[in-house]
Amino acid sequence: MKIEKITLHHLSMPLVAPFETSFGRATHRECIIVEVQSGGLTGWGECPADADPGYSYETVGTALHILREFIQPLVAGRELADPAAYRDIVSHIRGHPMAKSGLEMALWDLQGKREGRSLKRMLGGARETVAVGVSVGLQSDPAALVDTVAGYTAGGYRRVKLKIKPGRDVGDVRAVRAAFPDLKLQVDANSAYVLDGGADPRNAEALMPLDDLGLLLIEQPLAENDLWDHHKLQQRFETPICLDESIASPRDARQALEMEACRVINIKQSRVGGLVNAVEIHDHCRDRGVPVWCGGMLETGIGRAANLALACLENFTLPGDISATDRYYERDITFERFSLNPDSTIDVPDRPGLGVEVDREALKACTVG
Ligand code: OSB
Ligand code: MG
Repeated sequence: MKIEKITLHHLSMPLVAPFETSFGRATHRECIIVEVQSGGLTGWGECPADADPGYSYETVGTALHILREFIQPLVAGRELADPAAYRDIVSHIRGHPMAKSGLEMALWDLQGKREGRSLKRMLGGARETVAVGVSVGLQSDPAALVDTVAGYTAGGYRRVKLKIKPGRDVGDVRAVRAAFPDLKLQVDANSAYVLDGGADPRNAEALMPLDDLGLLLIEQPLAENDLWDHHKLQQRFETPICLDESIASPRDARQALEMEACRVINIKQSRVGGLVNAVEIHDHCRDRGVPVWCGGMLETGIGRAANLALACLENFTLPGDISATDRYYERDITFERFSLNPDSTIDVPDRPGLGVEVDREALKACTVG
């Protein structure tokens, strides 16, 4: 496909409710939507880098810089065989996986539209629906958290992830566990703890009681660049440790497993530089018998469609952080809105490419640059 034109849309979208994690509180979600024209077709991609470098060093600012100054000149006007060829062309750009993934997604959408194949089929997925859960942000106190979780379980979510941070961990999780003894429950610390921290309030020792609360997994307790301490922490826990931020490439995934730094991997196609890498990580984990699940970055309908297609692959055996549109946005930028089925699944688009149509008016309404 010949890449004729690339347009970058910088969006800021109001969330239906503030989302608080160990790294901050957000009322809006910023991202970059990538639009690519080729042969009379339009492909769409999403780079979910946020406004601040709280989750990752990438921000909308860095991603715009990398896309405009380095990626765009490499691919504009160029003939590209497929998304794998694109990955090779941008591989010499160090880091910046989210910036790279935004354009890659648009190429998958284009290729699917050209070939009349859905992303799900291009990736080799067979499912029609995907099991999902909901990621619940920090609330004002444990009682408010129990109320919020009750709202989601009443709405049909059968797996809940709780965000934790130092001082707001075991107490919060105990309260939810007491109220929902059988709920599939997991936690995510977003790197807020340290190993063997002595009197440091971030000492991961405080998390030990979580091991008795029947959690599916404990996500990213320690720093992103710290596989070794995750290995040491995993040895103390029966509950599987799952890595999110630490896995930025297929090599990171291989090394984390060889090192026994985790027993589960959260795959986010954006964090690992795109779907080509995401599938490689999936295949490697499958071959080693390590379960994976699809993480989320509060994506719009564009990124959500890609996440659903990816989560159709066979080794995505744990519910994903892919919730219904109404958990995130009142007005999304796709005409399609994703809804939760009574069995806590979401239907996977099966039309060509991502299988969603962009609502240009909605896109314009939240464009800030
Ligand atoms: O750590 O998984 C995370 C959202 C933004 C950045 C990082 C994370 C998250 C979530 C929400 O947990 C996942 C979602 O519902 O999209
Ligand atoms: Mg996470």
